[in-house]
Amino acid sequence: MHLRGEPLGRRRRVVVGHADEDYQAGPVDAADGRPVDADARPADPLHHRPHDAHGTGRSSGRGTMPTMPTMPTRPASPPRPASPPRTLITVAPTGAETAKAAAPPLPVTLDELVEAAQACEKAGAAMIHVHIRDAKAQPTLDLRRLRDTVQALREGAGLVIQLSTGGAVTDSYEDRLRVLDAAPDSCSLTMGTVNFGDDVFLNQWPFVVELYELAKEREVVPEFELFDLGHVEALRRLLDEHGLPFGGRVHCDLVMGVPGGMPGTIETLVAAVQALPPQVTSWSATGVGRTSLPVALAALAAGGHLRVGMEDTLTFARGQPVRDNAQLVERAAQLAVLAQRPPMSADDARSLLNTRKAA
Ligand code: KMH
Ligand code: ZN
Repeated sequence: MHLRGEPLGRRRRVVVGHADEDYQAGPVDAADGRPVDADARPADPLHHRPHDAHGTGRSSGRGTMPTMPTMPTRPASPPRPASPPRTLITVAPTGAETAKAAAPPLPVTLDELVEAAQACEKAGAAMIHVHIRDAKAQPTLDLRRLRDTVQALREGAGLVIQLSTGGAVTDSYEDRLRVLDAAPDSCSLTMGTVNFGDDVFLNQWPFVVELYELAKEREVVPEFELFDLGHVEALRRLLDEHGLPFGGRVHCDLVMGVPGGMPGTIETLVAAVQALPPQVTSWSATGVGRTSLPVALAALAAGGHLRVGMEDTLTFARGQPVRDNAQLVERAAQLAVLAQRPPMSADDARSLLNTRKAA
């Protein structure tokens, strides 16, 4: 969610951001295939997540190596991974806050959304975070439109489909719960209330729990949206009191730089990642507005995944409006390649998140 454009309705727009990733196998030294920190991997949340080299969430199997009886030895190198670790790139193409008039490339019709999904998949995205608009390009949670959207995206693209249950700040809990009736692969699930520019994005605990239990029942994999450090603690409480989500993996997204939420700084990202509960198997980060690039770079450096898109970012560079969502995905993919964790496919993402298998 971004927001610098023309207000929708009577409220002033906000600027929200996201970032994603996770993967926690650690970068690999191209010279010998060993993780660069193989000799001194710290007991550090930035590195301790149970992931294998493919980012599937399974343990790498590195164990205690045998030592010679009389002299200490360095641990032997683990086997070279069959393929490099990968980055999950999620695209959030539309959001609920930006007006079409303020950003003409914003996809607001179904055709525009499917076209954006196809272009972004080609550019390296594996998952799409979806907000839809009505015939007047206003945000809506209309169930029939949501179902049509899921069907059109399944037919037109291969991306993992994540429907937003956050909607717009004006949407009711009832409408937000009904989103799951559209049977997405994944849904966003915000872990608490947060100031949102001049507005409040309300997520009281009973609603969070109800949405979580409903997602389990419907076999929808939640992506936990963390806008603040307090949301990280709420996630810990949710997992401790209500167990693991459908699929058994715990993927969350740090949404940084929303006015009223945690800032999109490297220090905050590191603090949030260090505070993640042990059940978390992957994380991504999103930086809103001008925090988009620094948050993406920090997330990659910390072993995380990426979320980008016009929901969060409308300016590509100083004075240069975003051309379209694919442009943001292309840049994220380039950064991931540079970090030696190239973009993962949608099938890889389905494995990472352990989404429901097709019927
Ligand atoms: N539009 C924001 C009020 C989500 O998608 O789950 C909420 C949001 C989070 O964008
Ligand atoms: Zn959203």
